[in-house]
Amino acid sequence: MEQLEYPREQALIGGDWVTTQATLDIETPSYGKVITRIARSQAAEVDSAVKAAKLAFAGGIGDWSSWTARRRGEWLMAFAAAIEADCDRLAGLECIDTGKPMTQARGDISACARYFRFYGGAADKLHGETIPFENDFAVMTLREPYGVCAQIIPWNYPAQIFGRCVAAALAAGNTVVLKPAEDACLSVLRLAELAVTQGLPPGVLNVVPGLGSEAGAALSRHPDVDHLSFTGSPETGTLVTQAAAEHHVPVTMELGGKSPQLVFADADLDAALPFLVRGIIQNAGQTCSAGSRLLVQREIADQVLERLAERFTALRCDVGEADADCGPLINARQKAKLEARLEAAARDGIRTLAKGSLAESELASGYFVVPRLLTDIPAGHDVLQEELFGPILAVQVFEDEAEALAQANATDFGLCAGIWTRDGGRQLRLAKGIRSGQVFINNYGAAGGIELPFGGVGRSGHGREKGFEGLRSYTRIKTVALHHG
Ligand code: TXE
Repeated sequence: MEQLEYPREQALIGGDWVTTQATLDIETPSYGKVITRIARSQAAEVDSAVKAAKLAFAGGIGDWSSWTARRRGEWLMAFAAAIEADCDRLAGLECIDTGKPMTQARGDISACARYFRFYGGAADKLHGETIPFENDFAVMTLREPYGVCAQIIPWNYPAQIFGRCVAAALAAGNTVVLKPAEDACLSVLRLAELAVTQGLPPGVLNVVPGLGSEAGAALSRHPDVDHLSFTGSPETGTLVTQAAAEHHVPVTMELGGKSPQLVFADADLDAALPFLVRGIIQNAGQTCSAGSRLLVQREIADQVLERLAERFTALRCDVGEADADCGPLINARQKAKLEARLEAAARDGIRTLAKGSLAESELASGYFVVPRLLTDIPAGHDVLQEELFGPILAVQVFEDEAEALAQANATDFGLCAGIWTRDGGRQLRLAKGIRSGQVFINNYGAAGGIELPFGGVGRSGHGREKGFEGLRSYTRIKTVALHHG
């Protein structure tokens, strides 16, 4: 890791690497130490980036508008291969920047490459329709790119979310201005370097690193943005939506969750248990789709809790490169916020049934919070309502299917849900009844499934990314009605 070469401390605007007046320090959360710096883009840089993207879309620089869908697809697939070839360096950057275990970082880079391959293959398969109308008409719909897509992404999965948003937007023929998170964006900057090397025309992809309140705010209120996708907190999502509404810019909002896993007495527990643990400790619980609530049927509650407690006690936290079960949280602020919530929960009588451990005492400078299993939680308590964004599993017990459904739907969020039961009728009843964007039956997360549409309801946001649906969401329909007499 000490040999790691960091990407440029600059913004990518119109194919040029631009030095900003100020920079921001980047820390590694595993040790709480500054490791490098990134550009601190301001409204002026954001404006130049949007102008460059607009010009590139209109064919003014580079020749993006003349690229056929097939050529775009071929570029995306070649880029996927370039990402895979650079996997060691990209995964090293992701690991040191976010603190996530090395195996997870490698998995994230491979998912990023898969997005480019998937959307590369899909680029020339995006069709409009013909519509039966009056006999003297021929009516068709054209699926057109929006133009300049603004993308504001978070720090928890920088490379994966880059893949998800950028690959889909480019495949559909848009140009992009991306604002990565100030807390972790080194893999994104390296991916941008690779895109330039791979011959992406200037201005097609622009990256403006910086603070949310500066670069992010400037991007979300820019009048020349044609579409905006945001992944982050509901509170910031509201600000971004309000800013985009000033110019009637359509938005996709991916805002996190409080997703339940429901375990019934007839479930295959050997199959379920690893998913119950992994669903909450992956990325130290800093995953929008984390299975952060466990709802378990009364008959098997003692048995499940005993077996889960054993597993939680065995979990170890360590620095990213040690590749343990869990890495640190992203920064001191997130750690302090989570610890305050845990202290409040303890004051309210909530019990920590089991917790993991920290590998070595000298890790005190990293932002670690060990995984915890919480029980005896009063209905409606904060830990059942708010996204804690840490490796904390909150347990509730239910009597029957009706109560399980009521508990599952008792939050404002609605991103994912897991259902563990062998009863086919119950599987479908719950899949229909649960208010969420994704439901997993006898699995959780479908191994990341980049092909599966993803997005929320309620406070989890709206719009869909991933899969073919994600590609469509970067296009808009134009209706052409030809009167041929
Ligand atoms: O998020 P923010 P934060 C949730 C999670 C976490 C909480 C806070 O619960 O504990 O959010 O994290 C940019 N205008 N998620 O503070 O602020 C910012 O620079 C425009 C869930 O990091 O939403 C970053 O690029 N942009 C989640 C992005 O928004 C602004 C992932 C996300 O930051 C801005 C991350 C502004 N005014 C956190 N202010 C998920 N859905 O996976 C900030 N940003």
